[in-house]
Amino acid sequence: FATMHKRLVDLLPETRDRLAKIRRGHGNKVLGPITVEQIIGGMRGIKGLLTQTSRLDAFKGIKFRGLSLPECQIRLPSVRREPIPEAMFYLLITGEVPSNDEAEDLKKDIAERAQTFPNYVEKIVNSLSKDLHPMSQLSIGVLALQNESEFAQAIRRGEKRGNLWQSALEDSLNLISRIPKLAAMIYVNKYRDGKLGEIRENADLSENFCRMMGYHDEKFWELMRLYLTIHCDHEGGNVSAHTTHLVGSALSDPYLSYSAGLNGLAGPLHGLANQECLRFILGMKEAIGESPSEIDIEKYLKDTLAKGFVIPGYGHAVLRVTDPRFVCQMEFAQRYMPNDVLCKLVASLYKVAPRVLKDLGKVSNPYPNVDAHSGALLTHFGMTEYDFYTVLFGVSRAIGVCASFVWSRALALPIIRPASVTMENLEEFVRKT
Ligand code: NMX
Ligand code: MLT
Repeated sequence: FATMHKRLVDLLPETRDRLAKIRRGHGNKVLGPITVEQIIGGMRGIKGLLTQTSRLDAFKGIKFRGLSLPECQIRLPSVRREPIPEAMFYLLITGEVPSNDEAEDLKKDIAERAQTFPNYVEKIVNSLSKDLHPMSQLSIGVLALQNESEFAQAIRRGEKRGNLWQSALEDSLNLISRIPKLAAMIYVNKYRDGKLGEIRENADLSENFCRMMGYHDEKFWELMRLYLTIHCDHEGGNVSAHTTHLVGSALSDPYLSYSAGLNGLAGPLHGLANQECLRFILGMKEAIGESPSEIDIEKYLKDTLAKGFVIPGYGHAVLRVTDPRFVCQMEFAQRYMPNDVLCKLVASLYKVAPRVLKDLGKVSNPYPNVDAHSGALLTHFGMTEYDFYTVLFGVSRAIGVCASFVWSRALALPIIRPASVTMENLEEFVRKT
């Protein structure tokens, strides 16, 4: 990782200077009002976080350091068609597209670090009940790895705040390298014979992750590459990134912070929606068959809504169009598995669900999000264990939140402590206005 580290060292003074200038010259400028609705309604639209790695546009979707998903697919070093996760981390950290050599350097470093997995963490993970949800196992595993934190040691020895990004980067690289093995251990323990596949020194993170879980089809590695790229970052306000950033602002190390982020990712309105989505598609197939009519689908959706359930994989707090991450997955399905039954059901649902959700009159975004497609693709390659799916999301999201963590420490951002109001405060405000 020497080249990425050097680039970061070069970028630091100028980036710190840019922020200092904004703060000094414009610190008291007003960016926007805050409405009472925003306070009650989950702070939608309030710009209150500084996140360098990516930015979400309601109509265009995510841009990673200014690059859209299709641009990342074209420009980042890749194997077959999809970018390698290491190249994405390089981009998020430096803001620059790595050369093949730079990506290769990072890939080797990550593969090497993956070989050194602490024994005591293996024992802890192996001792967990198979009934425990894979996301709880993942969060416990990341917490157990915290014993390795160089960041925590740097804090203990009183390292200057401005230097903490160095140990944050070390921890981040270790976390990103080891989280696939942790996830694979959870997978083989819960669903297979407990034996991990071997990893290769010259393989990328995606291939090694799949090998450890026992998947040897190159197309599955490619799907995993796509998966790890599209889920890695979604600006700063989503629950997992926001939580990691919040906990990190207390100078908790990357392991403590990301374990907390994972607990948010495990919620059904956030990352768990991917498992719920496949469960929903399978339920629909069971109830109305493999190739239902649009009328059948509409009725099934309306019945689901009438029972008080949401349609998983649809809607978004920020996006107001079909998620480009859904589109990438649909293209993958059309390219490699045009006749897959579940992928066809996902496509049929896409024709009907937006109309049904629009008719409810209250849904801000009736279009599919990232979670609406992933389960059908994974199932095609034999990964049918849907309660594991959010773990894959977690492996990917580590890439984005760790890159942000490094920058938050590099820019010495302070502890996050917004103010809250009581209902009495709001009533008083309302009376006066
Ligand atoms: N199915 C049914 N109702 C919905 C849906 C949906 N897919 N999406 C929104 N609504 C409802 C929502 O429950 C709320 O109802 P009420 O006022 O009765 O509480 C109303 O529409 C307004 O909510 P929105 O402003 O549209 O959505 P919000 O920004 O609050 O929440 C989500 C965004 C993503 C939480 C919401 O759309 C949802 O619950 N979707 C289904 C779960 C899902 O797919 N989550 C994954 C998000 C992506 N990720 O990976 O994290
Ligand atoms: C994400 O990827 O984090 C989800 O789309 C949720 C969000 O952005 O709020």
